Amino acid sequence: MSQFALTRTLPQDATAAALREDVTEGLTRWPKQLPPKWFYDARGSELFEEITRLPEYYPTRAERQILRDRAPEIAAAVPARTLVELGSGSSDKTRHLIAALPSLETYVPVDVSESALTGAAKALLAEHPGLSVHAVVADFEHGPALPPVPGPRLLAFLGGTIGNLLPAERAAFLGGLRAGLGDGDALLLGTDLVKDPATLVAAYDDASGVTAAFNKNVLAVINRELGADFDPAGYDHVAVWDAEREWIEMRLRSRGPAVVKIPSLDLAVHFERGEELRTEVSAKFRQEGVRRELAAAGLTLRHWWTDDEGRFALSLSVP
Ligand code: AVJ
Repeated sequence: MSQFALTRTLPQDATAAALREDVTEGLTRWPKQLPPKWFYDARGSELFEEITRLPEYYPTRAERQILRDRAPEIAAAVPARTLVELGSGSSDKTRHLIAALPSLETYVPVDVSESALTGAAKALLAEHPGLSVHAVVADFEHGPALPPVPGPRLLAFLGGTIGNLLPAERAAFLGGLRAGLGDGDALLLGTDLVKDPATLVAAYDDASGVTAAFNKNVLAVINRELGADFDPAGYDHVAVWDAEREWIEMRLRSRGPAVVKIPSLDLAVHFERGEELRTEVSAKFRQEGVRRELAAAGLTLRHWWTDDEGRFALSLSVP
């Protein structure tokens, strides 16, 4: 029979402490920066779901197409009893995978957003009455304490979210994933691919302004959680392609000089007119780079699948 369990690995006060530290550190350095994980409160998760439906934002559709077309091949390569998904969000695309894995017993979605996890679990359990869902509220980056799960295990990290990590962070992260995998297990990794800059920039600067609202939502999170007085209207959404490092940067550009007070941190943050705060890096990949980074972590690339237009890739690698 279907069942649902939820584990919070992060005590509420640990999350609060991490936000305080990231904001203190990120807003007192130059250039200013914040980690992208703070976008995703309930509102931010909603806005991201809206982004995935935008005409300009191709990665979700491209990855869904690959999952739909290749799920049988993935299932044949890894007859998984357990599917662990890091940064699972709404688990929407994962449906295709779950439906294709006949030996699957347990799905372990891991996400920072508890609201996204409970919503996703509800929908999945309705569709798969025999499935156990053990949701874990955790920050995927910091080696979430996963429940002990039977192998073979398929570890999925989809959406291209690995691109939110800087190269050194990616190396540490992949090494940590590798350490948790044994014989018969596999990693299914989604990576957005390098393509023409106009397509990339449009995906992060859509005409209807949803991505701008998503970007500014981090200011609302800091206002609410830390009592700051950011005026979101005082910032412009900026998306730039860094051709050298092959990543998109999202930034918030202060329209005028500003002083933001964050009383709970005893901080006053000064912005010059035009000063930019980096809120996200979203790296884009090539097959050789993915292969190299996986190999450096002790993983061997076994399959590489792209959508029809070659915009996005799913790779399957093994220890
Ligand atoms: C959820 C991290 C894959 O980097 O494309 C979407 C987040 N940021 N639009 C991405 C995002 C701006 C997204 N990931």
